[in-house]
Amino acid sequence: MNTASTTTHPTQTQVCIIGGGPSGLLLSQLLHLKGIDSVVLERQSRAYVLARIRAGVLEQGFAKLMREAQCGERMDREGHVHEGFFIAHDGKMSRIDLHKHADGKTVVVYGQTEVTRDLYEARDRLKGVVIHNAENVQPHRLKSEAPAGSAEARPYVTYEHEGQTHRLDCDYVVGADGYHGVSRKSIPSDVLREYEKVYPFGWLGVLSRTPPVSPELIYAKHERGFALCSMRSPMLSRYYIQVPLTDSVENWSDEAFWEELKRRLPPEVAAQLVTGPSIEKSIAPLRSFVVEPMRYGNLFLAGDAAHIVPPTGARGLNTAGSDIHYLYEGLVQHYLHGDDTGLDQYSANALARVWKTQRFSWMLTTLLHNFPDNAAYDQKLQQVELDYLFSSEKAQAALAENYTGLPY
Ligand code: RFL
Ligand code: PHB
Repeated sequence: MNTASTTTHPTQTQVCIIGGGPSGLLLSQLLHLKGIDSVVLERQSRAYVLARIRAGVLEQGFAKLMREAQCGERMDREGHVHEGFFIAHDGKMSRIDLHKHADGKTVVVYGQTEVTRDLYEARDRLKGVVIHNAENVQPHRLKSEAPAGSAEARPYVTYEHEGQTHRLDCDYVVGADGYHGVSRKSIPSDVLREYEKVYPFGWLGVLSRTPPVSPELIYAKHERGFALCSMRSPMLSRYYIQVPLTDSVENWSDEAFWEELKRRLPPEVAAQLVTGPSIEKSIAPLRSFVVEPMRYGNLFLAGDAAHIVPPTGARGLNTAGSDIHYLYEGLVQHYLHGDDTGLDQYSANALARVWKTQRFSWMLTTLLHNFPDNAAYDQKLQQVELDYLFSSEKAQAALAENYTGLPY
């Protein structure tokens, strides 16, 4: 680990990025390659950030950004290109052919943990400043009446590190600090509009050192609840089952998890399932959330700080990637060409795509989960939606287009 990166405390930078998750690191790395200076302030230690198990599926746009950031080498070597996935329903397996239906587009199975590790290594290589264990991070003067360009108009960020308070002056603050971060909360509530939908269930996820049950992902709709068979590598599997929000991880032994997963899979798939001890087990509640606008004065929100999707469509990290694309372009236009059009349009451009991924994630979640209060009518609609999907090449093409990622 680069100890210098955790002990340097610059007092000035162009862009202060709050949050050292994938959004913040990716932006910082891309800006660096264009000669734009940034500092990343992360609340947690690097080990803590790298221990989080989250996304597994990258769309092509995200993979392209990783390559542009000179971080794509290991992803291209170790990631697995998937040309399709299965939806298990009514005891059978139906395949969505992404490659065929999305004009040759595919996805890459490569864990968010690895993405983050590659981004940290790249930041270290270029001597980028990432300050870990930054406590009580507070953005200030995000909007100022002072003349633009004057020292009094510039925002600054304060934070504590190893008992000392530091101040970092900057041109812009980027809030890439996730759903629970401080950035969104720094915007006056009368400026923000929040849209939220909370689902009456969560996902219990297990990571195990076992070979994946299928070479491609399986999304399973079952009367006992949804299940997902995913993977990280040929010897690392990731499985999820829908559980009530009242459940806790302690209630679920490994044996109980595997038994329940098997019940929700078609018998021939369940028979192939190799089980083993869990190396991670956690419950994530399912939520849809968007905040508008994604800019307030000199603060820009990006990624989970501004929007959350239920993980069903594998859109969260990928949508964070599209925010970073728009923000990066806007900042490059500003610093290299003196043109603020991209920054002025950031919120509108990012939100237009965010809402499309919200729609897709909601649709797939509604289609595949068991809703405790669903009337018989709603269950019939779920059934006919699946029948329609697998009877219509055009419906499969729409699914494939969204899953592989809408254009930026
Ligand atoms: P993150 O990853 O939450 O990073 C934010 C960082 O900010 C730090 N932070 C602060 N730092 C300083 N000061 C503060 N006050 C701070 N408050 C917070 C945090 O410590 C953290 O390091 O947000 P980011 O970078 O926007 O990235 C978003 C993604 O993490 C998220 O969208 C995905 O993980 C969602 N997701 C998936 N997305 C996909 O595209 N494909 C998938 O297959 C996929 N699967 C998933 C998922 C999320 C899941 N969970 C656990 C919600 C599967 C699951 C189960
Ligand atoms: C994962 O592998 O963690 C994963 C894959 C696909 C999803 C959600 C999560 O839709």
